[in-house]
Parts: sequence; C-alpha cells; structure tokens
Amino acid sequence: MSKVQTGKNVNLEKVQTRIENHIDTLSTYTATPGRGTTRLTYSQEDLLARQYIKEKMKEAGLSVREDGLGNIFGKLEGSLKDAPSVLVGSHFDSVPNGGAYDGPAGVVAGLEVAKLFAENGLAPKYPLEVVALIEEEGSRFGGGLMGSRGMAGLLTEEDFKTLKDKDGITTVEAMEKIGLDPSLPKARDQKSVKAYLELHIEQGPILEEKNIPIGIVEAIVGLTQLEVTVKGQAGHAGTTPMDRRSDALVAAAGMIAHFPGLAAAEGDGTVVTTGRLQVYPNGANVIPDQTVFSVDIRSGKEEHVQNVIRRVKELAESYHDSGVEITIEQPLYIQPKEMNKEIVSLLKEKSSKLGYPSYPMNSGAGHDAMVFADYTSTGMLFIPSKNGLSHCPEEWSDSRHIAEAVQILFEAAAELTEAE
Ligand code: HGY
Ligand code: MN
Ligand code: MN
Repeated sequence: MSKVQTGKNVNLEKVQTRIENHIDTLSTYTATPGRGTTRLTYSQEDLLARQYIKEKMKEAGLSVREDGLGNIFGKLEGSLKDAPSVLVGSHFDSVPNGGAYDGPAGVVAGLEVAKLFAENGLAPKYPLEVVALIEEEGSRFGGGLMGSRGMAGLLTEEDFKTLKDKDGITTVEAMEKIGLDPSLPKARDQKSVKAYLELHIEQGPILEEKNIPIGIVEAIVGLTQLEVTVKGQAGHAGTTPMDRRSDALVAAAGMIAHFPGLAAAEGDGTVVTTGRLQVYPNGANVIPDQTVFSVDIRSGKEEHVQNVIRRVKELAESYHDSGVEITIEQPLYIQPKEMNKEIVSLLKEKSSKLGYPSYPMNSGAGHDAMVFADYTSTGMLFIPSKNGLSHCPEEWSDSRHIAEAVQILFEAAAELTEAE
C-alpha cells in the first residue's frame, strides 16, 4: 500500500493489476489478431472497445454519454452547479498493425483516476470526466485528431459528413452501423471544460535511455499531412515503349525519393514520411495510371514545415511536362503547441511529491492534447516505450509506469477539481 503524502490511499499493486487487465482486454479488440492492434474508428473492434470502456466507466460510478462523433465521456458530477469539467483521457483507435498502448494507456489511466476518486470517496467541486476519443490516428478517414478537433469546433458538420474511408463508406454510415447517433452535438462549449490531462506512451527512446519513469511534456511538434495524387495513363507493360509512358508510380517514387533530403536540408529534427501509397490499378503487368500517397511532415519549428510543404509543391510542379497530373490536398495542418504552464508545473509538483523522477521534454508525435492546447488548460505525461518502439506490434510499456502516472494524474485531478 503506498500512502500518498496527501492522505489519499493508493494501492499501486492493485491499480497496476487493473491496468494490465484493461490493456490486455482492449488489445484483443483488433482486426489483426497476432499481428498487432488494428482498431479502426467505428469498426466492430471499435464497438467492442467502446462497450468495454463504457462498462468500466459505469463500474467507476460515472454517468456515460457519447457525442455526435462517438467520443465517450464518463462524468463524475461536481458539487458546483454548471461548473466546467476536468477531462482525463486519450484516444482508443489505432494505426494499422499498431501497438496496445498508443491511446489506450491514457484512456485506462483516466478510468483508474476515476476509480481512485471512488475508492477514496472523493467528492469533486468541479466535475471529473474520463474521455475516450475517436480517430486520433486518422487511419480510417484521414487527417487525424478528429475526435478532439470535432469537440473543439474545428471540424464543420459538412467536412465531417464528406469524410469517406478507402471503401467509400462515409463517417455517418459507419457510425450508424455500430449504433452511434451522428446527429448529436459534436462541438463542445469551451466554457464546459476546465482542463485536459493526457497520459501517453513516449513512442521514442529518451525516457528509457535516461531510465526516468515520467516525462512531462512542454511542447508538441507541429504536424502536417499532405495527400498527393498522381494521375498518369494506364497501359500494357509489355507493348508500351519506355519513352511513351505516363507512369504514375515512377513519378510518385521520384518525388518520394527526395523527401529525406528535404528533411535533412531543414534540420532541427524535421522529419518527412510517406507511410501510405496506393497504386491503381495495381496490376503487375499494367502501367499504373494513378497513385495516391501520404506525406507526414513534422518539426518543432513551423518555418521548417512550411518550407517542406513548399518544396513538395515545387517537386510536383517539376513533373508538369512529363505527362502526369499531380494534385496535393492538405487534410491536416497543426502548428507546434505549448502545454499550459500551470498544468506543467502542477504535474511536476505532484511527481516530485510522490517521489517519481520526471523529465521535461517535447513530443515528436502528435496528440489530441495539441488540439486541446488552444481550447483549455492542457498537460501531458509520458512514460517510457520499450526500445523506443511504437506504431508496431512490438510496442510495450510497463504497467507499473502507467500506475505511477495514474497516481500523479489522480493528485493533479483531485487538486484541479477541488475534491475533498
Ligand atoms: O502520428 C502521430 O504522431 C500520432 O500517433 N497520431
Ligand atoms: Mn499513434
Ligand atoms: Mn496516440
């Protein structure tokens, strides 16, 4: 039993066991069992995870609702009438063949913070809300950070309704298929939220290398996603001379081959990635007539992101006379974001009061917290990722570190909700 100086009882071993059960159960809700977590938004796997999360919210004594995007909220009412809530949570969708901790570690932490409120009989003045957000990765509908952007009013109803997955299924059709109601409100009044706290795995090697269990995020890099479409001319692979081709894949490959050089030219940790490439008609003996590929650009400095976007557009221009037509969409653009300074110092103070070493750091990954940074007082905790791996089946973090982060979030949420 670890007696927290502030007089709240937290049995870390018990919390850790519950965390392991949550993570293990959620990790079974995958479309690729044995090959990592694939839980796309509004899929059957989403539905199973959603049902589990809502059940655990109810067990923790929370009142549960879902908004017009499918974000899940578990609320512990406060004694102050119409007071803004302190939100604790993360996302519960995944990348294809991803890991079990990216997102769920933060949702599970929220569930455990609420459980500790219940076990300690804490009555908050400001409500506590556990939140499980949808489509942070953008793996099904593109862009990403959809649950938080929708809540913050950055996604119009029209934009939402036009989003389709690779099979042409719309968000509305997919939501209704799993019993969600897209007509419910999506944007949430900023005045109804006092703070947002998120635990996330670091997804990099720093904390593990420094052997420090807790990272306190000070800023999140800016990130942009481009979608490039190259239109050429399909043709016979055997009878079409090389000098009479408009090969959409050769043009795409030519552009992509330049991207590492663009990142290096900017420096300052700028990174450029093409993670998704679709080839049409994708026949071995057919010259591709269309390719669509993603360009993920990140940097701590916005000017580098802007420079890379400009260089990608110039590269596309350079193919102007080569018989292909190249168009570029920008489904997501977010500037680098600072976390709220009071929240950062609160998390630092609670970590040291509990005796957990912590390390101030920036995030190279994007998170819902970067959307909420402009919407409410926002802070993030990181825990180490084994071998710095993430977005792959090997992703793993220590449930003990999650439990320790839960204890910090519990203390911070108790203070922010003025619970007694
Ligand atoms: O891509 C990211 O940084 C996050 O995992 N969505
Ligand atoms: Mn991720
Ligand atoms: Mn994530």
